[in-house]
Amino acid sequence: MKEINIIIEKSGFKAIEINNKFASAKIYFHGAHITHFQPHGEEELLFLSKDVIFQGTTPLRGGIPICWPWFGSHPTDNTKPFHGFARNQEWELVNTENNAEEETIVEFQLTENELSINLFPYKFALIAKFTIGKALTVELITKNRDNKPFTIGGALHTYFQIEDINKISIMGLDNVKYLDATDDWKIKTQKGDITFHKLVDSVYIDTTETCIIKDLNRNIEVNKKGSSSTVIWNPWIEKSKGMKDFQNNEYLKMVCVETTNALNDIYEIKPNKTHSLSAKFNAKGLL
Ligand code: TA6
Repeated sequence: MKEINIIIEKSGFKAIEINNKFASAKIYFHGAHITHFQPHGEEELLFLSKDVIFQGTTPLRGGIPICWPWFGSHPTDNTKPFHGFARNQEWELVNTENNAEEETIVEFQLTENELSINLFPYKFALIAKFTIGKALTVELITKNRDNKPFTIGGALHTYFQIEDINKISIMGLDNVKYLDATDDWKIKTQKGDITFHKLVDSVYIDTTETCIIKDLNRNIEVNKKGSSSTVIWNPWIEKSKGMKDFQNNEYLKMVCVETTNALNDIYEIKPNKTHSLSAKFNAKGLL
């Protein structure tokens, strides 16, 4: 059985499907956007909305959107695309291989183009490297190919599939300061595990901690490098109603634990230098 297949769906979107000894996965060329990762014999790791829109420059609602070269609104010009432009562009598949552990490596690349140059006037190479094994590792490598420095932010904006938002908790951010986007960006301190009873949109700062999502039948570990901020988001009831690519009750079945370079956690990259942002996702059944 071929481990790797390139498919073109009726929407016209192109994707690479991987099915190796460990897991199956699917990554769209649009945004180098992974939407599925499922270790054999286990639950799907990633949430994807049933109303996801496969069209033009609309980012896919779910999986792991790649937010780059900024997270959230552009720092000085909010007419620029929210969460940057990388997730709305077609990437190039540049490598597929197996490593010594027989994990499948898939690499996509995005470089400057006529659209990006108006939004981010620099030459760059952005590599999204996926390692498909028992765990999923995603690495976003930014290389400055220009002759002047530039500053970037970004995120692996991961949507996790869960059983019930009312019954999960997230460990790892106890006593960490966060800015609460639902309360005028007030600075607060996390007390204990995070639980969900309303809209949550929190940017945790100065933290390199591993987070653990305690779902009903499994723990999902989010281990990160190159990031000292973590965003936790659930749109809850009202925001869910306002999203055309998201069903009203889907907030119950997802939570975002985002590996970010957000707010002041940004990087100045000098010519020919790189920055790597990465996360490793491990789901451990409790049964
Ligand atoms: O996850 C943090 C956040 O910035 C939220 O405020 C919400 O806007 C979310 O990202 C989704 O953004 P999107 O542009 O993908 O709809």
